[in-house]
Amino acid sequence: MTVVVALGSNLGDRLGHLRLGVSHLPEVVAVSRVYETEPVGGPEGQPPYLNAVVLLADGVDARTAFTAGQAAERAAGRERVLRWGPRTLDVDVVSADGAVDDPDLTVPHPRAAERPFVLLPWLDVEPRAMLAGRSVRELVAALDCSGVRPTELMLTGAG
Ligand code: A4P
Ligand code: MG
Repeated sequence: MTVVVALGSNLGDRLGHLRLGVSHLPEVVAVSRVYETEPVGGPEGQPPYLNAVVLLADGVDARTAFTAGQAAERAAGRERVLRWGPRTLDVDVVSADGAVDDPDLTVPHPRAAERPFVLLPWLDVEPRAMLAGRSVRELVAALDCSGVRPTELMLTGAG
């Protein structure tokens, strides 16, 4: 089963928080570029996000990825104050091959198809990605992606 995980941060050391997220996830096989993105929803005036997407190896299940993501959010000191409000780290399971039957987890993520800050980084790591039977490339073509810009920041390796 291939699991796709999206990470986002718009508080504090944003890049450090994304790296913390990647370091908690099991068997990461591909990491997207880091994008700087305008906030969608939530309170007026919240700071811009950094967003990225990673792919996990075949055989990792969605529940395992979710649990690891929640641990990473706690390690980043995530506080839940406002819906869609600013956060140190958000880790969402975007998609997984096969059925996911879990009360805490809706997969595919219900809002992924309308979110260029998820879909564009996903295409970096999986150019032929499909989401609920639709091509991610085609979904992206129908969206306004002007608020989502790739950066030179690196999630893995030196620096
Ligand atoms: N949950 C259910 N399904 C999933 C899933 N597939 N992955 C449950 C992860 N969690 C899932 O999430 C609330 C509950 O959703 C979890 O306890 C889990 O059991 P949360 O992390 O507490 O809250 P949230 O992330 O604010 O909620 P939600 O609805 O996932 O938020 P969204 O829709 O992801 O929006 N703008 C930019 N530019 N970049 C962003 O990253 N993120 C959001 C969050 C809004 N605007 C943004 C960004
Ligand atoms: Mg979340």
